[in-house]
This record gives sequence, C-alpha cells and structure tokens, in this order.
Amino acid sequence: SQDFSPLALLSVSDKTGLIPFAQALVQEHGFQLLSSGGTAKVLSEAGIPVTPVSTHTGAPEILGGRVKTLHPRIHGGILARLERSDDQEDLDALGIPPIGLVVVNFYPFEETVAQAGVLLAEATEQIDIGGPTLVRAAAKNYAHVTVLTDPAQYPQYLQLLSSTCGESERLAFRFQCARRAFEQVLAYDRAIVNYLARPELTQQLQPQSDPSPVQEDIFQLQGIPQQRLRYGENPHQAATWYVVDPAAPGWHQAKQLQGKELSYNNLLDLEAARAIVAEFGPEQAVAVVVKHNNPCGVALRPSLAAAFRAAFAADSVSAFGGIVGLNQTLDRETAHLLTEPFLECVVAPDCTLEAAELLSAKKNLRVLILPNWQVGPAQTIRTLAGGFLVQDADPPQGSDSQQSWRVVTERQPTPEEWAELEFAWKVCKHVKSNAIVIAKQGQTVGIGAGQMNRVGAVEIALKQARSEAAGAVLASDGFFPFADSVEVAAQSGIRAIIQPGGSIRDPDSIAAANAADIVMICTGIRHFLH
Ligand code: 93A
Repeated sequence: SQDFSPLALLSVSDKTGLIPFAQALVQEHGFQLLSSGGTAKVLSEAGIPVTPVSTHTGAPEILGGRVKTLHPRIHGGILARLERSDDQEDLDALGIPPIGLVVVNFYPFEETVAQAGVLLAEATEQIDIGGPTLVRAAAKNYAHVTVLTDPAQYPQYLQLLSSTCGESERLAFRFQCARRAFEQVLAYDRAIVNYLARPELTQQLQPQSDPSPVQEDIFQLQGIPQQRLRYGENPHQAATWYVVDPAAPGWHQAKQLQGKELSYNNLLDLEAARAIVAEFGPEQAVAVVVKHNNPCGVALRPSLAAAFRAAFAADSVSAFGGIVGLNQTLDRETAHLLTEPFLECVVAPDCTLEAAELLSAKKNLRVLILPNWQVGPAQTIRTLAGGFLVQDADPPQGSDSQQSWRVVTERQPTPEEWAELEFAWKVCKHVKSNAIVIAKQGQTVGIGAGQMNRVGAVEIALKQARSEAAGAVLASDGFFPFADSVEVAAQSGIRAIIQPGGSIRDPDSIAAANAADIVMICTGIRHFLH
C-alpha cells in the first residue's frame, strides 16, 4: 500500500552510511535496490539484496566505468510523469519499471584536484557524468521521485517514510531535495570550471588520437629475450638482455667481430658511449672512453685516430679497461692505436678490413659494428619497489636548441669559446649528476661525476685538469646554488662557463664571473642524470 514506486537506485562514491540506510529501505520499507557496480558490490557483501544496474538494463558497464547508468531503462524509469497515460504507455511498452528514489553522490573531483601532482588526464577521469545526469533527472521529476545527494539526508528520509505525514508534506520534502540536488550539481560544475582555468594545465594538452608505437611498446614492456647474460652487475646477480622490437635499430643489430661474450656492464657502458657519440654529427670525428657509465675522456678531432688519441690521453689512468665509442669507420690508424692499451670494448659504425685484421691480434677486445648508432631509446625505464618509472629520454642534439641560451656576463664569448662551451655542454649531459666537465680545444681535461655537492664536482674536475684548467671552459649539468663553484673555477683560470641558470643566487655567480672576466652562458635547460 505504498504511494511511491518501491524501486530505488543507489550509486554512490562516498559510501558513508550506505549499509544501514539500504538495510532499512529493504527490511522496513520493502524497497528493491538497483546499484552501479561498486555500490552493488558493497551492498551484496553486506548481505543486502541488490540488482546490478547492468542486470536491470541488460547492458554491461562499458568504457572502464564511463558508462554505468546512462540507459533508457534507468532514465525512463526516473523521468516518467506517472500521472500521464502517454508516459505510462511508454513504460509499459518497454517494460520499464518506475524508479521512486535516487541516491547519488559524485566522483570526488574536488578532493582529487586538491592533491599535489595530479595530472589533467587523471582529473578528467574524475568528472562524473552519469551521477549528475541521474541527479538532474530525479530532481526534475520531483513530483514523483526523491533524490538524495548527501548521507546526512538518509535519516531524514527514513523518518519521513515511517511517519504518518501526508502527500503534500512528502512533496515538499522532494522539492527541497531537488533544490539541494541542483545546487550540488552547480557546485560540482563550478569546481570543474575553476580547475580547468588553471593556466599550467595547457602544458599537459597533447593530442590523444595517435599514441606513438614506441610508447605503447614500452608501457607493455614486452621484451623478447635476446641473450641470457653470464651475470648482471656482479657475479651473484642473474641477468637477461631483452629486445623490444627486433626490426628497430638497437644493440641486437650490432655485429660483434671478435672478443668475449658481452657482459651486462659492457652493454650499459656501450650504450653510454653510443649516446655521447650521438650528440655529435658524423662530420667531425669524435671518440669517447667510458668507465662505469661515465665518460672519462671525450675528444673532437679532424681524424678518428686523433680523436681516439686525445680521448684516451684525457685521462689515461681511468681509460684502463675502458669502453670506446667512435662515430666514423674504424680505420687502420685508429685500430693500431686501439691495440696498445687494455680496453674492454670498442664500437664504431663500420670497420675497414685492414683495421679488423689489426684488431684481431687483441683476441679479448670486443669489437662491435653498430650501423644505426644515432638512434637511441625514446624513453627510459627504472625500477623501484612495487613498480617502475618511465620517462622520455633526454634526446640528443637539436632538442637542446641554443635559442634558449643567454650570455649573462659582461664579456661575450668569442666564436672559439662558444664552440668549446657547446662541446663541454654536450659531454656534461652524459655525466652522472652532479656533473662538471672542463674542456679545452675539443677535449675533456677534467670530469667531476656523481658528486653530492656541486663545488665538490668542480674541485675534482679542476684537480684532474691541473694546469690545463687555465684557459679552459667549464660546463655544469645543474645550476650553481652558490657563487663558490665559480670562484674556485676562476682561481684556476677557467675562462668560460655554461650552466642552466635558474638559482635564486644566479646574480652572485654572475658577479663572481664578471669579477674574473669569465664568460657565462645560461642555457635554461638542465641535464641531470642519475
Ligand atoms: O563514469 S560515470 O560518469 N558514468 C556513469 O554512467 C555513472 N553512473 C553513476 N559515473 C557514473 N556514476 C557515478 O559512479 C556515481 O555518481 C557515483 O559517484 C559512482 C558510483 O559508482 P560505483 O557504484 O561503481 O562505485
């Protein structure tokens, strides 16, 4: 003997008070319940009989939950004007039962955007569509439907159901609930509008239509085992080398001409050598010697042999057992030089027959030919407890355009200084942070790598450069937090510095440079490497 439809739709994100309320609806007032997926799960786990909306409509929730309740069998049931025979006929024709109570609260949009670091895409997913649609439909049809949008209303509503009050009081309650509901929709949309007005969001706008295949591959992490390595970084660590796409350029396409099997550390160091060499075009010869993933010597010369000689001489102590990267065809002269010291690996885009023959005398030296040496990964991956981090690779060349570079000192760089700074900056990008590179005449003369404070990295690089520091240039991967690094560099005779800039104490560093007649370029771009 009820004067309302005993069918209720419950779809709530905030499940506060839901269970006792639903229990009372069913047990004390004879309601049948319909609920969207998450709500239905909570109710049935509490032993409360509930029909999932998807069962009621015969349409599954789709698009990862974006469409749960948007269905004519739901909205027809809510919006029908039951006093009208034509509406009643529509319901009858389709067998749609009327819904007399709608209980909804929305996806927590405001709570989501209040958190730090939430991305636009994540916030967008929290824009509730179906919830406000249910609420607006129920509120519009207040003549027949009660809409509850706040758990605080549950006891009020139960009280009303138990009371003896008449239809006019019940109608007044439904009308009040409808007003409240529209206010809540308005506040919800206002929160969305406010959030979307944040100026920094425009940086996150990216066309979604065409995800690059590289990105997809990397997120699926579908590696094909290429080689079971003898061991990992240390002999007690097992290791395997995986390849993402055998058809794409990479180390799996390298041809090993001679030498022992590649090790895990060899591969990592070869990749470091490749990435440094790829900073430079093939026009000029460049050579690098890598140790423990850092370059210990890099040199740019007119011939490959001269480049290797200078890269090795840059730090011949560290170069012992090093990994060598070259950007031109390995020729006889370079091969001859390569046979003298102890080296682990050498990689070049090609190798002459004569050179290969010379190198064959060094049986243990691994010689690799990598044709597509300029192509690196588009993204990099690191693991951490419970997951992994993916980022865009810090790409070579052009990307770090000199358009953002600014000379911040009184003295302007000479063309020669400009070229030296450019060379030092390219190398510095491949040295672990904090990184300092001192260079002179297209050769590194001091490298400070992986230091926890910047002035420490400067001191190490200067100590290695010794007297060569006079007249040399210096690159720093991050900005100088204090003027001390510039002061120390000035004492050793450094004449030009390149660094990102951006410290609040930049003026102190610039003043120290001006005082020593040092040229300083701020690049506006940082190259941390961890
Ligand atoms: O993604 S939606 O905009 N699409 C819908 O069709 C829909 N229907 C209800 N969000 C939708 N809802 C919202 O889901 C409700 O407003 C409520 O906040 C939430 C409840 O989902 P569940 O019952 O699965 O926890």
